[in-house]
Amino acid sequence: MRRRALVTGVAGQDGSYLAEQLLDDGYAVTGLVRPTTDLVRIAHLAAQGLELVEGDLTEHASLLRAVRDVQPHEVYNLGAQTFVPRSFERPLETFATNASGVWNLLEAVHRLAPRARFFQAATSEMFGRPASSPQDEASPFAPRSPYGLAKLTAHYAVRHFREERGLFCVSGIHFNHESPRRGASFVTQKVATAAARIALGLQQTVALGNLDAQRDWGHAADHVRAMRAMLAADEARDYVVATGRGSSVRELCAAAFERVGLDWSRHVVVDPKLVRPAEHPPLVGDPARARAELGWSPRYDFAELVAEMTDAAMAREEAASGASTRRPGDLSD
Ligand code: G4F
Repeated sequence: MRRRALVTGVAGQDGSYLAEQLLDDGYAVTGLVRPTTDLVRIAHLAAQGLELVEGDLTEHASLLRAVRDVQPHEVYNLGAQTFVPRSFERPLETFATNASGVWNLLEAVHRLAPRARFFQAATSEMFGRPASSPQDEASPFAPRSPYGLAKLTAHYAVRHFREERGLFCVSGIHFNHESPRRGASFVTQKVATAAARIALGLQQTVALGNLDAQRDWGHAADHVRAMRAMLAADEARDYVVATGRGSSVRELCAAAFERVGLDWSRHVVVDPKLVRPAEHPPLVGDPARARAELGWSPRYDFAELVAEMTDAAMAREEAASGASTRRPGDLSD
């Protein structure tokens, strides 16, 4: 029988990679979208049979309807307010989607598809300012943003449904994961796009925050494979998903600007308004459990990720500007 998956956040970066992988493997995939959702990342999947239903994590009735109609074998909850600074501006909105919304969906699945397997996208932001690095599944949680707090609430909700209600549900504790489909506000996309635009003569500088901040940047396609492995496992367990390697924003700038033949230090300026509180030690994950128990490991390294994002930004910006300029180093050949 054809397996059915229900995916919230299907139009986001991770949702689009996940839907692609599931469709390639023969799943019937239904994505939950809001009327205002931008479908650009999944437009190419309509031809492959991606179905969409309207719904919202904050509207319980819409989730009950979707779960009842789809009768999924697997549910992936990727829908969320994902930008950390926005969670300070809109904490209650962030809680409504990232905490209550997860409870709403767990309830709906537990009631109407209790044999389904449920994946929740949790995050390294739950570690907040960690006491040591790298972090693994046993590291203490100490969230420092409304975003991290809401995600931690959801993480415990998943644990509750697993331990008290018998649902097969897991949290993937994902460290940063990026791709050419990453939203423009996140630092990797901001830097890749700026490098491309500066190389094309479309702007001169880019303003960033803390250049010493370190993150464990993986590729979204790798992270999505880990999500699927968690639902295919014999036992429902939570896993850290990370590369195990930290890089600084400074290193990110150096790699992206070098890709287009420029010296980053001549174009990057620090805007104190963008600087977040210092993070010591850095957020870097230890994926040993995922490696040992799921057989998962990342296929992309940091350099490949930045190169792919910068090349994609260059192609996009070139097309948008109608520029015929070749980038220094003629990288597109
Ligand atoms: O790209 P970021 O905004 O990602 P952040 O805050 O780490 O969150 C992302 O990853 C989390 C872990 O998976 C997710 F839970 C979350 O939903 C999201 O996907 O910032 C990364 C780092 C930060 O340390 C920030 O201070 O980059 C630093 N940074 C320096 N200058 C900047 C900038 N971040 C942004 N967005 N913009 C800057 O100009």
